[in-house]
Amino acid sequence: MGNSKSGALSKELLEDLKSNTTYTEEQLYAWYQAFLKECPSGCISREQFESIYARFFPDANPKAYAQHVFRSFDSDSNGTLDFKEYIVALHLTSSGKTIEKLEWAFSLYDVDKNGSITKNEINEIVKSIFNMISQEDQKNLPEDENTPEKRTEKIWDFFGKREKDKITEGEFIKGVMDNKNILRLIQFDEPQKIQNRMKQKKQ
Ligand SMILES: [Ca+2]
Ligand SMILES: [Ca+2]
Repeated sequence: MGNSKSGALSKELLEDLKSNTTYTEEQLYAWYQAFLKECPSGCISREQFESIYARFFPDANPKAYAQHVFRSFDSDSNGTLDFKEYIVALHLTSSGKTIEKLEWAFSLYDVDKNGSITKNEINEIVKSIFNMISQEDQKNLPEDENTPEKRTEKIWDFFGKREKDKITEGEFIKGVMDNKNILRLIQFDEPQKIQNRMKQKKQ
């Protein structure tokens, strides 16, 4: 069917992606060529995905975070990212609407994909985020959020949850929209700072 290695992009997929993203046909074709160049097999394996992260964050340990991100993009859970999943991910992280980004953030934190987030799941993602922050940068974090446990505690408190409670998708999105502090705590903006620093060092 359409998705052969010869570089053809099926019409159905093209129409599907055009209606689900803001990309034009030309852009989608260009992305597809770039995608095939990087991944001639037509899909990205978890290992390949991890190695992309490793390339971007040579001084950190991005493996766990990369695995979580991979899971959140692998919508059919088959262990690879096909072109559609790749484009949806790209669109979401670069030009998606806030609400779509928050839906994605929810799926990132919902590790077991059961539709709600436990405190343990928050802790697991926060831990993987901490692995990507250099020791030096961790020293500059505020006292009450400078370990994964403390940060998890703080997020959990912001949501007004007790130990065994769960957060639904609706609560998650509303909480983050209502409270900029939650957004800051669940997000992962530190690598940008690290990258900037590395660039400065090179000069
Ligand atoms: Ca997949
Ligand atoms: Ca869950």
